[in-house]
Amino acid sequence: MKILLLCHAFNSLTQRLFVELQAQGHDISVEFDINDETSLQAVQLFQPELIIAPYLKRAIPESIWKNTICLIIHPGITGDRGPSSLDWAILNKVNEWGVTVLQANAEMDAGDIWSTVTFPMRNATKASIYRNEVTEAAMQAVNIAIQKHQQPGFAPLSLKQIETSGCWQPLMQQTDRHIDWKIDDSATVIRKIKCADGFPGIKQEWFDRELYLFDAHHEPLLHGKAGELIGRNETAICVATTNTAVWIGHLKDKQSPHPFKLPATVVLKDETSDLPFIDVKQSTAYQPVYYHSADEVGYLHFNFYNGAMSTAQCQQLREALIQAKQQPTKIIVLMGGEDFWSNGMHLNQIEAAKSAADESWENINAINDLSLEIINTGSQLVFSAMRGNAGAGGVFLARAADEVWARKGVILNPHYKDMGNLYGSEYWSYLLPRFAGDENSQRISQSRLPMGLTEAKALGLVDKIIDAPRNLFYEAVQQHCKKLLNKASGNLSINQRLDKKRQQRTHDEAIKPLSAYRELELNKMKQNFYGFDPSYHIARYNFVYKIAKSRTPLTIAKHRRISDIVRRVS
Ligand code: COA
Ligand code: THG
Repeated sequence: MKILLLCHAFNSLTQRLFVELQAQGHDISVEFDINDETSLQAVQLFQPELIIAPYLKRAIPESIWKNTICLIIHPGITGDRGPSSLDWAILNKVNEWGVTVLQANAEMDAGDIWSTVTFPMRNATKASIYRNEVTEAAMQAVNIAIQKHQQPGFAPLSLKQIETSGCWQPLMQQTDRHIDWKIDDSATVIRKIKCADGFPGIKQEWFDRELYLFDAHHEPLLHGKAGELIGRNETAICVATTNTAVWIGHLKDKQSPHPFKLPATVVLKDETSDLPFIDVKQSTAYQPVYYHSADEVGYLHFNFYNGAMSTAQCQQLREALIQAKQQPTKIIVLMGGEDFWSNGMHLNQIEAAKSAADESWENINAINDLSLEIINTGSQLVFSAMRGNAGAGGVFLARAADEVWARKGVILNPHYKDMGNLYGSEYWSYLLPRFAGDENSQRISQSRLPMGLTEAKALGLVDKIIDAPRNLFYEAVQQHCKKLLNKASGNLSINQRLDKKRQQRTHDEAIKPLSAYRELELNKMKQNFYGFDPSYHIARYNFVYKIAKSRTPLTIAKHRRISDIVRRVS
């Protein structure tokens, strides 16, 4: 079927639909909702049988929905309507929520219902619920809707014919989620921040500055006067509540020279320098880098906000890996974070640095040092286990391990093309030919599209697809490790595999040392950072400042490619 995805941006949900619907054999094209005329032009060029709107903020004009069925993916249960569905579901502590596919008409979200898929709510941020539960449910709901569309005589039910508790809910205001530090306990503070995280954050006046709060974690062991800052660590600040305390990891100060999300201790550097330093290792609740081991397997978690890895975080993670390598284990699993495995260098911190070029250089070197530490692990087998998506350098960092395992539904963006055509590093020029072969390396590095796991596995970027729901992912990884340790699968024992791995490394190093790959990659990166062509700096600025695209890239807007237009006309 010919399906046009009409969306505000090519976000993770849209990418998932794009990849999976295409894999099902549908003819998919994408148009960004820039203005009514452009959208109408896209419909005229592509002539889709169906329009799906996975992430849309504006009304679809009548000139479009009158002539083509437009299915809106709404992150709410049947009958729920409005722009803040998930925000309300989190703030109101609902136990179950859902995704509804409804047909666009003149009244926002009030059209006929095609399908609904529900899910149990989890204590998580809005962005995390969106990237996980909403995305899974939306995929299922869209598949059901497409099946119904192909059934002759199918007619969706109007909202009036359905009994439901869902109703119109207005745009949530700051006053609806304002934190009253004198009254709210930690759970309430955290819930309010979570319902506004990733966007828009909770407005908070501190030090005569208007700040927005993100990335909240409970601190059960500390106490103080409610609302007062009582401590800090490298990146986060700790605030006392009426019962315990909360860590705030990220802040945004819209009036500052860097009006985007940054670590709290960067935004409030001067204001928090005198606060007592609290070693988070003493806290059980909040540790972005966390190691534990069980049954000869070490698990290294790195739950960095948005999967972005700053220079200091790369160094911290490398230290943790060095420690992990000294433990008496046979396997180290690099678990990444809850929502992302890794998205590479920390573009926001680079943008805020005195010299963006210098900070880019530091950051890429720190990632490379980490990648090198992974590659040079002779004492254990190393597996990257992706619970969530990975992008750019994060994908190649994962490939530094002996195997990459990924949870079904994960989407990879294994390219640097969207960041001003960065050459990229992380030893990709060694890793890709080694794991994917020369031809596939070319395909991977030339592509600029998101990739599903079937393709990633065929190309050699991923070795194992783990079919487990998100909450059972860790158990599934544990099971796979257990099997390997028991030699129940594969022909070689772990010790034989370790021998082979060390031999291979020695052999590869003799042919061309890793330092040579690094030097070549970094020479190119130096040009990207310090050279004449400013593409990287412009692309990074646009990314960090979230500058809306003024047109849809031709890679996804296939209806705008000349060859496709010629093919259609002839
Ligand atoms: N360095 C720094 N930051 C990075 C990064 C890197 N290397 N890689 C990714 N990021 C950041 C992005 O800037 C983005 O930041 P944000 O938290 O300010 O949004 C974040 O990581 C996620 O990246 P993105 O590509 O936007 O992911 P996404 O598509 O998974 O999620 C949404 C974003 C859609 C959840 C968010 O925009 C949102 O809350 N929207 C409202 C959702 C909603 O309710 N829609 C329904 C309306 S009908
Ligand atoms: N029919 C048509 N077009 C649509 C929908 C529809 N476009 C997408 C839309 N559904 C998705 N749902 C909504 C519902 C309400 C609002 C936006 C998207 C909304 N927006 C506020 C406004 O326009 O004033 C602004 C909100 C904000 O700033 O985020 O109320 O069913 N044809």
